[in-house]
Amino acid sequence: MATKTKKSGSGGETHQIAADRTEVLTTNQGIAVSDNQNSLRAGARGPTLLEDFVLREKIFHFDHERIPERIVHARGTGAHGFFEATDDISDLSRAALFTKGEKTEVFVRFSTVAGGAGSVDTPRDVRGFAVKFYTREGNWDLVGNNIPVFFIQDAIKFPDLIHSVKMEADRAYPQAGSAHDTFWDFASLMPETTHMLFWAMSDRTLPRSLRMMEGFGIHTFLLVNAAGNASFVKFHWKPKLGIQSTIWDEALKLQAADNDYHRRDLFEAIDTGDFPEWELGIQVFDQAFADAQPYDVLDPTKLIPEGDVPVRIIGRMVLDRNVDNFFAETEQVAFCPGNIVPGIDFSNDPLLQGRLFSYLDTQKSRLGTANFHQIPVNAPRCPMANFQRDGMMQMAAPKGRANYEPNSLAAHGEEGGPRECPARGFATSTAPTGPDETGDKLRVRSELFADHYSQARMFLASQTESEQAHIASSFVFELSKVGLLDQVPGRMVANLRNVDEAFAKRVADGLGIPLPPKAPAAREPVEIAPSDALSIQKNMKDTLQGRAIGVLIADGTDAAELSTLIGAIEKAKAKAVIVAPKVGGAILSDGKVQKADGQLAGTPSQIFDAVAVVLSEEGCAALMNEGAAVEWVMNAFGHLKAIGASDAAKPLLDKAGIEPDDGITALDDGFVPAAAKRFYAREPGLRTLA
Ligand code: HDE
Repeated sequence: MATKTKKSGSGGETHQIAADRTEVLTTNQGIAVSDNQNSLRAGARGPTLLEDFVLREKIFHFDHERIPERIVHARGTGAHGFFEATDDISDLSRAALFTKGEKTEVFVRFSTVAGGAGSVDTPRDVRGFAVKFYTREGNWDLVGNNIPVFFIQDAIKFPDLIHSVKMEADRAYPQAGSAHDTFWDFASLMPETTHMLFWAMSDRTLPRSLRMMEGFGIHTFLLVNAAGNASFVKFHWKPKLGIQSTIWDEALKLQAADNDYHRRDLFEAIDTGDFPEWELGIQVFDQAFADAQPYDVLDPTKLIPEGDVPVRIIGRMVLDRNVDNFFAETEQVAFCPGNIVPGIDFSNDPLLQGRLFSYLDTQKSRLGTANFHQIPVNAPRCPMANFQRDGMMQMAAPKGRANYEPNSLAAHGEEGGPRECPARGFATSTAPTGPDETGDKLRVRSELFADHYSQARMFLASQTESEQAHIASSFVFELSKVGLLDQVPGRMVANLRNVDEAFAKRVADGLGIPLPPKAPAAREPVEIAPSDALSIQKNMKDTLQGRAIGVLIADGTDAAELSTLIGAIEKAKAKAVIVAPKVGGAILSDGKVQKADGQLAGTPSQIFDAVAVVLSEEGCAALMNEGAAVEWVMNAFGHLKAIGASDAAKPLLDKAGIEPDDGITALDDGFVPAAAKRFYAREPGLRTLA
C-alpha cells in the first residue's frame, strides 16, 4: 500500500491510507477489524477479555447512541427541498430570500406535539411545521404549526400547558393524546385556550397527510424594507394538494393499521418523485389596521381573518429529497425562532418573546454542546465567521491569535478576523412595536388579550354543519375520558356557553350532564364575521393527485376491467394499490397472475382515500366469508369514502350494509370524480354525533 502512496508529506500519506481502506471494517480509530462475530476470550469457553478494544468500543458507542428526545414535538419526520420567491416584495422586506426568482435550500420537520419519539403518527394533535431556510444571508427558521393560533398567550404558561397535556406524571399515560384529566383540568381553568380548543377539536388535528395540511407562523412578525420601514406580517403555508383531513373513527383505525402512516406517506411521495409543494403567503398590515381591530395583533390566540387581510402568495416550497440518515438530520436539526435574517423581525408577542430563549437553550440540553450549529443540518450555507471559540465537540480549528475584537493584529501582518458590517447586518427595526415600551415594569397583559371567546365563535360559525358536529363530538369524546376530576367537564361547558349557547348545550347533552351556569367572561365577546377560509370542507380540492386508491381483487377478477380502472386512477395522478387475499396475487380472468401490493388482512381500507372492489362472482363468493373483506368495504363506507364496485361485487357490499348514495358507483367514468370527494352527508345516517 505504501508504494502506491504519493509522498506529499506525512499528512498526505495518512489520507491515502485511510482512503484505501474504505472497504475494510475498522474501529473508530481506523484499526482494521479481523473478526466482527466473536469477542476475544480466554479459550473457547473462557471469560471475555477486558482488553478486547474492538468489543469495548462497539458496545460503548452503542450505549450512547441516543440523545434526549424533544420535550415537545418529539415525534417527527423531515425532508430537504427548496423555497423559490415568486413575487417581488422588496417594498416590504429587504431579505434576500424574497428576491423574485431567488432559490433557497430548506429543511422541513413535521411533528406531533404531545407524544414521545416512538409514539404514533395519527393521534388527535396539533402538527408542527418547522422550516429552516439556509439563505445567503444566514439561517431563518420559521417554526410554526398547522393551526394559526395557540393555546396560551404568555410563555410563562408553556411548561404548565405541556405538563398537563403530556402523559400524566404518576401513571405515564396516556401517550400522545389530550383526552385525559390533567389537560382538560388545565384547559377548563384557562379560558384563553378556548379558541385553540375549537381548532384542536376540529378535523385540523387529523390531517390525512402532512402534504395536505396548511402551516402557519402563528405570531405576528415584522417585515422590514431597505429604508428601515416595518409592516406587520403573518406567514401562511398553503398545500398545493389542498387541505384534507381524516375523520375520528378513521384516525383511530389508522393507528391500528399503520403507526407510521404520515412519515411513510411523505417518504414514499418524495421517493417516487411526487414532490410535496406549498405556497408561502403573507398577510401584511400596518399599525392603523392593528389599532382598529377588536383583538390585539400581538395575541397569539387570535388570527387575522383572511376577509380583512387577504393572503398574498410570494413563493413556493418544494420538498424533493429525503434525508440520508434520520438521526443525523431529522433528529439533530435544531430550530430556533430566534434565527432570523435582515428584513424580518420579531413583534412583541409575549409568547414569541419567550420562545426566543427556549429553543437555543433546549438545543444545548438535547445536542450537548453550544457548537450544535456546526452539525451539517444546522450549519448555515453562507460563510460564517466570528470570535466564538472552543466548547464541547468543537469541529473547527481556527488559525492564528485573533479570538477577540477589537484587535490590531492586522497591523502586525497577522490575520485580524472578521468585522461588523452595519450595512449588511441585522438591525432591529424602529417601527411599530407598541406604545408601552417605556412604561412601568409590570406583570400584566394588554387589555384586549382578555377577550377569549369572540374568535372561537367566529371559527365555529365558519364551519359546515358536518364540521360543527365533528367539533362537538370531539369535545364530548375528550371530556368523556376525564375520569376522576368530575368538576372538569361542567367547568369546560360553562366556558363554552360564552362561545355559543346551542353548542354548549350540545356538548352537555352529549356528556349527559346538566347545563352548568355560564362562566363569567373576563371580557364580553364581540361579533366577528365568519370566514370560509377557516373551514376544511369548504376548501377541499376535488383532486386525486397524491392520493391512494385501494383496489380489492380476487381470483377471477376481470383483467380488462382492472386494467382500465388502474389506467384511469393513474391518469388522475393517484396511486392504485392492489389488495388481494394473498400477497402473491390472484389469477385474473385471462389466466395471468396479478401480484398484490398488500395482503387483505394487513391492508385495511382506512389507509386509502377511496376504494374499488373488482370481483368476479367466484371472487365475491370467496370473500363473503372473509371478515377482513366485509370490514374493508364497511369501513370505507363509514369513513365517507367513494366505493366503486363491479356488478358481481354487490353481495359483498350488501353484506357490509352499504346504502347507495353519490359515493357508491359502478366501475365506470363516475368512479374517479367520486373518489376525489368525501361524502359527509352520509355520516348522520351512520353514527350518532353530538
Ligand atoms: Fe415550541 N418548542 N415552544 N412552539 N415548537 C420546541 O424546541 C416552546 C410554540 C414548535 O421540529 C422545543 O427543539 C416554548 C408555538 C415546533 O424540531 C422547545 C413555547 C409554536 C417545534 C419549545 C413554544 C411552536 C417546537 C422542543 C411557548 C407554533 C418542533 C425541542 C413560549 C408557532 C421543532 C426544540 C422541530 C419545539 C419551546 C410554543 C412550534 C422546548 C417555550 C407557539 C414546530 O424549545
